[in-house]
Amino acid sequence: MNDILRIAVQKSGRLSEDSFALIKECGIDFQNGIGQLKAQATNFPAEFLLLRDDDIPGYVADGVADIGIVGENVMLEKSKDTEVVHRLGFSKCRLSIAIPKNEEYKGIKGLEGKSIATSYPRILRHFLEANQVSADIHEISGSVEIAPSIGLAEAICDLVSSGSTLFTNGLKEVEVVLKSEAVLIRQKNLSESKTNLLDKLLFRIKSVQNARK
Ligand code: PRT
Ligand code: ZN
Repeated sequence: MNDILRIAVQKSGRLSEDSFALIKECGIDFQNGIGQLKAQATNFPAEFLLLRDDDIPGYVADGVADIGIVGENVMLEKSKDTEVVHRLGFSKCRLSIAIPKNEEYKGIKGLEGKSIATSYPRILRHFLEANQVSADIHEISGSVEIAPSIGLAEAICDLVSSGSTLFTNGLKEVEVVLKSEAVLIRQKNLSESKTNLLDKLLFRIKSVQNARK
């Protein structure tokens, strides 16, 4: 049977440009029409599903897609049944706890009993448990950085890259919970022919990464 590899990629966002660039550098061509949610590769047995990043782990776990490119932060938070095949080295960021900049930080135990706003409740809960701190996790889906200034929470846990968003909102980074980057994830039960295709793709990805060094 002539299998094809279904690859889930973020449609538009911080992962997209580097994901598409990597695919192109792997020598895989496809036509990406505006508004299209699926694109067929023209010179490799692959099809791309263009999705919101949050949906990628679930689609891969359910076998709607075979593999996907997503931030490790999203993969861990969604906690679907997928595994990391390879780290891709782009969209690097950290998931960090931040507090108002004029407050003294008394170490991680100082977070005991505080309210922390985040879009990553699962990862944060694990981190706090591992450090034996009990805090009140307040899940919000966006604009996490304004939570302390509007009195919604005393601290936040959110993604940081340059740090300028924290600075603008009068916050300072005090704990790094996770260092994240884009990862290639796979469904656990791939057929033999799809596994062979994945191996071919992986070989090309590694060659591209070596050539970039
Ligand atoms: O629409 P869709 O759901 O697909 O996209 P999205 O809006 O949920 O995600 P998107 O495109 O913003 O981010 C996709 C992935 O990029 C994230 O899951 C991370 O793995 C990675 N990434 C890398 C980042 C950042 N850097 C980043 N800086 N994601 C978000 N940010 C945000 C952060 O949330 C904060 O608001 O940028 C702000 C902080 O940036 P600095 O530079 O001011 O520190
Ligand atoms: Zn998203």
